[in-house]
Amino acid sequence: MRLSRAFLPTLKETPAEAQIASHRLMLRAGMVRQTSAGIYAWLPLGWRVLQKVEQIVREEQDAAGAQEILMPTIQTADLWRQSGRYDAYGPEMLRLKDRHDREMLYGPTNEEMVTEIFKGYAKSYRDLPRNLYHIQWKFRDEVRPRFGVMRGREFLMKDAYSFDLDYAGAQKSYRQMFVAYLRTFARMGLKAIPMQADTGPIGGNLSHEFLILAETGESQVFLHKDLLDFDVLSQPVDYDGDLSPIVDFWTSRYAATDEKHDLAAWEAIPEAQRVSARGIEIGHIFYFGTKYSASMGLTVSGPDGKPVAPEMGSYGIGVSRLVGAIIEANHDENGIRWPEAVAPFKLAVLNLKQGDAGTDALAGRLYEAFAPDALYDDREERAGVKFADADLMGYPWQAIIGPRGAAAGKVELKRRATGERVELSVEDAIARVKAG
Ligand code: 5CA
Repeated sequence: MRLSRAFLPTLKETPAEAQIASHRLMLRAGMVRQTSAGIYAWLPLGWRVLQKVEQIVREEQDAAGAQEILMPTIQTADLWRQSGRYDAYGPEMLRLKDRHDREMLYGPTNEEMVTEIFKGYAKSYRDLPRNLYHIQWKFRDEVRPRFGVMRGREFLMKDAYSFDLDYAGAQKSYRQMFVAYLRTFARMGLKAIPMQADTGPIGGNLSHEFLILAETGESQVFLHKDLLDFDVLSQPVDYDGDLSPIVDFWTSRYAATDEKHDLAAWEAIPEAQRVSARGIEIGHIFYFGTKYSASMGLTVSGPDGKPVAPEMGSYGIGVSRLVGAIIEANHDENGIRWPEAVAPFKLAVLNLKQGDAGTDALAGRLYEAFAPDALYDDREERAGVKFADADLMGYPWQAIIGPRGAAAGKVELKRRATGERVELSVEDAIARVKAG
C-alpha cells in the first residue's frame, strides 16, 4: 500500500479519554474510531490486524477439529426462554422488537442458538462428537465500557461449542480446546496462562480463563513461575492422541484468579517461584454438561437405543480484545511493536527523498518484494514525520532509504522490536526481512 493514497490517518494529540496504552495507541495510530460508547469502527490499519488475529484463531480451531459456521447476530427471545436465560441475563442483553412486535435480541453469546441448530440434525451417538464454532460480533450492554476495544459493548468473539456422548468425551473436547488456546495465543507472541475460574452466567462446573499478564489488567492473578517459561509451540500435538503431557503441565502448577485464589496452596509454593500480577482475560472455556441440551430438548439415541442428552462445553476468545491485549504486551513510548504474525504490514519502506531517482528506484524494489504486505511511505513529508509514524504504527521492519545510501546502493534496515539498525544492500535487506 502506498501511504500517499492510503486512508491511514494518525493523531498527533493523545486522546484525553484513553486511559491505557493500547487504547491511546489504537486511536493515535488510526486503527479504530469510536462511534458511540463501547462501539468502534475498524479503520484499515486496525482491520488488517483484526483479520490476522482472526485467521490465527481460525487455523488453530480447524487444526483441533472444530468446524466453522456463521450464526446470526440477532436471535429470538423465545430461544432464550427455553434455557431460562432470557430473564436471568439482565440488563447486559440488548433487547429489540421487530415490526410485528416480536421480541428479539442482539446475541451476547450463542449456546441456545447452536443447541437449537444441532438439534435439527443430530439423531444418534454416531453424530457425536462435534465441535462447531463461529467468529461473530456480539453485543453486551456493559455498565462501564472502557479501555477501548478491551471492554467494548460490541465486540468480535470466537465461540465454539462441543457436543459429546458422555463425560469422558466432553473432557477430551475440553482438553483439545485447552491446547488449541495455548497454541493460538503463543502464535500471536502472547504468554497466556490458563487459570481456574468461576463459571459465571454461562453455567457449569469446570472452567478456565486464559489471561496474559499486563499492568493494566482488570484481574489480580497468582501463578507459579514455571508457567511463564513453557514453550507450547515446541511441543508436538496430536489432537486425537494423548494431550496429557501439555494439559497436565499446566493444570498441575498453581494458577488462579482472585476469586479462586487458595491461600494455603499459594503459600506452599517457594516464595521465589510465586508470581502475583495483573491479568487481561483473552479467552474463557467452560464445560457445562447437559445444561443446555437438557433444557432445550436436544437428545440423540445412544448405543443402547435410549435417548441421551449430549454433554456440552463452550469456548470463547475475545478476538477484538486480543488486538488491544497484544498492544498492551508490545509497545514502548514511541508506539506499537507488532509481533510479525499479526502486524498490519511486515515492512514499512521509508523513502526520505521522494522524487529522487535513486531513492525512488531502491524504495520501489523493496516495496515490490513484499507488497501487499508492505507499506510504502511515499509522501512528500519530512524524514522525522515518517520515522515517528512508522514507530507509532509499529511495523516489525523499517527500510530507510536516503539519497546518500541510495547512491551506494544501500538501505538502512531497522527492527522495531529492538531498535537495532544495519546498513545492507537491497538484496540482503530483502533476505533479512524474509528470514524474519
Ligand atoms: N459463550 C462463552 C464462551 S463461547 C462466553 O461467552 N464466554 S465469555 O463471556 O467469557 O466471553 C468470551 C471472551 O470474550 C472473553 O474471554 C473475552 O476475551 C471476550 N469478551 C467478553 N466480554 C467482552 C467485552 N465486553 N469486550 C471485549 N471482549 C469481551
